[in-house]
Amino acid sequence: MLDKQSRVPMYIQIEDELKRRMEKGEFPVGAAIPSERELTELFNVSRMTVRQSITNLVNDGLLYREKGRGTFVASPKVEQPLIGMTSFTEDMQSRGMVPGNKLIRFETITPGPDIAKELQLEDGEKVFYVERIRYADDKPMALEKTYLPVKLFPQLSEETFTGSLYSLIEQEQQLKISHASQRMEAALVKPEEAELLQIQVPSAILLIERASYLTNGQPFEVVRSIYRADRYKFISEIQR
Ligand code: 16G
Repeated sequence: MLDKQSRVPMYIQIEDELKRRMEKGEFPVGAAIPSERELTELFNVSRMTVRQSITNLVNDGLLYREKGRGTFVASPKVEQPLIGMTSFTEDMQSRGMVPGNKLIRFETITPGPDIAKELQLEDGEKVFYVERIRYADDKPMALEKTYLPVKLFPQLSEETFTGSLYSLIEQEQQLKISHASQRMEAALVKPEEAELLQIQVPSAILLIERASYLTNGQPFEVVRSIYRADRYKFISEIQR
């Protein structure tokens, strides 16, 4: 099964073999993979080598460990194209997943200078500050911190903000969403966010900041989205 003469290191060969078995369905999503001891015997390598392969697959998001229970096959990451200005609800529905929302905070605040500038607010103008956990099939995917100018959404309240923000804007308020500018960077999750996203500290996250505009050029939201790096992969087609 493994080629000991090969220049490809053993731990990589083991990773490849485990990936092949996952692809073939021998280790389906959610199933436990054999223990370190069993894999050591199966591949006839040291425990260190097996551990290195597993750690790499865990870091790549293909496997996950549960303390005291074992190591399991993870669901494939959501592949999110970086084109088109879609909403979280649309993104999950287009994949046949059920989107969910949990409102953590809903407050009226005077924003800091950065947010005020991005939203082109006058001095002292207020925004709604909303924190939501976004779910797909009941699994936490992202944490979203959204700033919305109060003057644009005077009727918005904790009670009315239950589903999709974009459908509320487009269907209920009949406003036309046009475009957004986005920045993405890698970061480490903060402890309070880790708890909401049900991940451990430290864990990698993908941080996306979006400023979005209506067709008349008016900015209507600034959003900081914290995506679980083990659940998300952003993809784009590029041309030369
Ligand atoms: C996405 C957007 C966010 C928007 C939200 C609306 C990114 C990085 N962010 O999460 O800016 O507010 O969708 O979703 O894609 P909703 O209509 O489901 O509330």
